[in-house]
Amino acid sequence: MTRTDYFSMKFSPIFLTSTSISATSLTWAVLCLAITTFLGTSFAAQAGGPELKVNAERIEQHILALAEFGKNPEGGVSRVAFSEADIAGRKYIIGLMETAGLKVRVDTAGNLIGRRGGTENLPVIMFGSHSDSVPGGGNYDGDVGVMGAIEVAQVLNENGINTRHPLEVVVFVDEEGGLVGSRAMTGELSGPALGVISHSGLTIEEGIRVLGGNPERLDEARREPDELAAFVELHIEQGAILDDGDIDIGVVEGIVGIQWWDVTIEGSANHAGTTPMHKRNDALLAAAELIQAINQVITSEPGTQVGTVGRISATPGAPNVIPGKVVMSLEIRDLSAEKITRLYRQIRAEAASIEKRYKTPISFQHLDVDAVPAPTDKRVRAIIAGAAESLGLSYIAMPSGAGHDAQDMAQIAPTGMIFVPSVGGISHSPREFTYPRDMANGANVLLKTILRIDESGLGKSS
Ligand code: HGY
Ligand code: MN
Ligand code: MN
Repeated sequence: MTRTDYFSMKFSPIFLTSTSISATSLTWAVLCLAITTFLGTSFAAQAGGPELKVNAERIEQHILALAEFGKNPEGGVSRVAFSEADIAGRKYIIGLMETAGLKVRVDTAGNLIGRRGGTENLPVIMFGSHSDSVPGGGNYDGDVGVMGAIEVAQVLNENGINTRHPLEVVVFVDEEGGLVGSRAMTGELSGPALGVISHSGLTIEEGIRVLGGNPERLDEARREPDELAAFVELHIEQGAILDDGDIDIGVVEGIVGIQWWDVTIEGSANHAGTTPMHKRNDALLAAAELIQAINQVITSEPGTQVGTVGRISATPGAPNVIPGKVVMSLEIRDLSAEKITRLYRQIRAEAASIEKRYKTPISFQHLDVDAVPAPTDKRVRAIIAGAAESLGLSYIAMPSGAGHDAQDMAQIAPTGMIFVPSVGGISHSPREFTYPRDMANGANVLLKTILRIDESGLGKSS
């Protein structure tokens, strides 16, 4: 039992009422009550004792209300960054932040930041996630972390709890288009990255403007390591490890790196009826072979690496015309940056052989939206695990196969991630679902984690 756990138990109303009332104990009880009133915000309540819990129904209501912005007929959302739905959803979130007592601002990258002052001159404890979705996405990816973080602020506000550190709830901009908001915070969003076309069709630069940011002054969105005490992100797992194992909480050990390329295959468009099969430069046929080769390269060695072609367009795109040009995406993920590079080189070698055979030049354009692999901070992991344990929740340490803003934040702050189960491991789909109970469990772990970091700091890094 920690000092603060002991303190909160000792001064809990149950302890006081079970104390036998003698003159001395009455004096003690009065004294204890006075101390509790005086210190309540700095010990008992801040330990996140059993009395301090998030409101599970409120989180669910907020999740369902946010799901109205950009909702699609399948029951999910297409709230891609910079779209009207994204703007409307952020407006709703700003209202919730203000109700939770947060002072809200939009930084120059378009990140929403809700701040709550601390009682001491200390670095910020930041927590949050993102509210944009992939096209045809679900209602929990990012949203659980946003609503969980706002709920934590709301609970602290309702209970009149002051923290030593300032707290900032963050809603990162365009997570699904390459961790845009967190890259701005680490100072890595500039030049070519701003020209990348986002899911909305706008360039990232245009999108940032639409959200009230200022791409010319991105430097101001940058945060220095000495400004941040820690960063913690609550998120759905998006895989099936927790659900399959009936485990409440995942303590994330590390987050995969992600690299994207646009692959262009140049053939010759020609008449599909009059051009014999041996005289064609069919770009789509070469693409089909390349997709197979990518799958073969990625699966050719052991490990958890993944490679995906998720988007393809063939032009001119008519049944009676041989495809003259194909542009397709390539994504590779792994916990090792070196492995991603090695696999990519193998894919390039396969592409060189395919282009020779089909007489279709193939070029790869690397997109400046890469996410670096990142281990989380050992001390934050221990605090998250301790919080889960003290709440009676089962937990395991696990890697994240999905990308998260936390992997950028890990470069400038001791970072941790809390996962809650995704039913059936389904995500980036309208069928994505997380039980209200699990969202509340995650938010309670977040609350306790923030309070523990606030109370004792992180200690020395190892
Ligand atoms: O794509 C990802 O891994 C994340 O969900 N943005
Ligand atoms: Mn996602
Ligand atoms: Mn996400």
